[in-house]
Amino acid sequence: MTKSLPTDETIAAIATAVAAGEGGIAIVRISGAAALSACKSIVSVPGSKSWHSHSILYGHVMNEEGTKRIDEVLVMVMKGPRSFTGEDIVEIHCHGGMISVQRVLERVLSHPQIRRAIPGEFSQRAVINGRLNLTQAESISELIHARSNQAAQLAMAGLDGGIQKRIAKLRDILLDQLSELEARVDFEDELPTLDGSQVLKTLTDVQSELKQLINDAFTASLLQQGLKVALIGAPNVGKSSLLNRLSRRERAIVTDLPGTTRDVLESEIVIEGVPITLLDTAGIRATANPIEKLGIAKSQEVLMCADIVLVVFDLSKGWTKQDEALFQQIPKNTSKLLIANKVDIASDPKLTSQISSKNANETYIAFSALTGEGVQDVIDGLLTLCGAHDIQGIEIALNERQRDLAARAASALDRTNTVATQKLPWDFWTIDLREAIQCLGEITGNELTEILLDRIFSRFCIGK
Ligand SMILES: Nc1nc2c(ncn2[C@@H]2O[C@H](COP(=O)(O)OP(=O)(O)OP(=O)(O)O)[C@@H](O)[C@H]2O)c(=O)[nH]1
Ligand SMILES: [Mg+2]
Repeated sequence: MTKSLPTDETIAAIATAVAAGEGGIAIVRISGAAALSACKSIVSVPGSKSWHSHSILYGHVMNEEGTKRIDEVLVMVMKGPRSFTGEDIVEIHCHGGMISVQRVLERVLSHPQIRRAIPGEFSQRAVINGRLNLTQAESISELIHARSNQAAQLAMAGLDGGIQKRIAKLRDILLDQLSELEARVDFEDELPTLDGSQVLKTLTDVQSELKQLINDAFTASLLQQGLKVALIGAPNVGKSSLLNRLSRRERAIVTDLPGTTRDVLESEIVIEGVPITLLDTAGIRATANPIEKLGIAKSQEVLMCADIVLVVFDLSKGWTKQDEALFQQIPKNTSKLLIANKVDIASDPKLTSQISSKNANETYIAFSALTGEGVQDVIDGLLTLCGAHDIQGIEIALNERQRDLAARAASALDRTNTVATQKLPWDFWTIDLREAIQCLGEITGNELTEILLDRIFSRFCIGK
């Protein structure tokens, strides 16, 4: 792999979260050849403590003139190669809060040998210096951005090298096959005959493993990105009550007046590891009220972009024409669940059969936002629809970049299959096989260009 950014420069950034909230401690991380000498001139440490590797020193960050204390800090020294980046690293543990840590960072950056790090630059150096492989570095970024426990668990599997091992193993198999084929291209007569069907079987096995990984990645992306679930229905059917019940708090205003909700209201929940954004909407009906009309237009927008639509209706009123008309507006390939709310006051079982006959392919869930009856069925229904139950068996999850490359490798192997059935000479087999190997190498980092590497790491956050 070629070097990307110049690594002889010393870089610094805030490594902890920079948000409006105030944390007790923040960390400024400095990496590079000048890290130690620069910090020695910035931080005043009492007594004659020496800056041993993997030690912690107490001191003060001083202004440039050395006359004023900027902050009281702990300094952690990690000499390369035993550090995150493989270079000398100094971490300054200073006080948290937006201003305090910025002041320390500015002081560090005022040193002529230190410049501000760009996003992902520490991780990029860790990869370039062989401290991490590429998929591990990507997993760190995913761990940081995980929105649920399971997402974090999958990211940890990647950090432990799970993705790297799996893909490298497949790439090795392909490399073995390529060398066999290439040997035949040049020295067919001098070598034992190669069984084409055996080669093809090996390639097909690799291809199916890739396809499995791609499928798993799609399922697992739910955990990373979460789902948008829209609550749609006529006015007063209990959409906001359902939102409150699922959120376990009084998030939305509920009244017995139809047309209560006017704006789209969001509530973030995590159900069995899946981050879900519930979107409560205005009840859809014909109305002359201009504000309600605007709300209804928004409901229709939400309807179009939701991953799953919960169609709520009032079981005590049955499945009305209005419900049916609304149901017809939902895009055909959007997953939906029918929620028959107010089961606590719906005593007529005939209404139930009326619903099933109208939407023969749709099952509905009898539910009461008031009593909570059926809430577990709603949750199970949601999880089944989004494939969350399949997540349990997944051990590693490729990210979008890795998934696209795996898909390109799989289709290259598909073409090898065509070449094989046409009984073309060995050198034709090698073309697509090479492409598959190249793609897998881009996943593992064996075959990366400078531009690619920069693009991957630019998506990381600052300080990572
Ligand atoms: N009996 C009974 N009443 C319910 C239930 N769920 C909601 N309600 C009542 O139905 C009325 C409307 O509830 P909301 O949750 O505001 O209905 P909505 O669909 O959000 O209504 P809009 O925002 O106006 O579209 C309120 O008086 C609720 O108390 C239920 O399960 N059982
Ligand atoms: Mg409402």
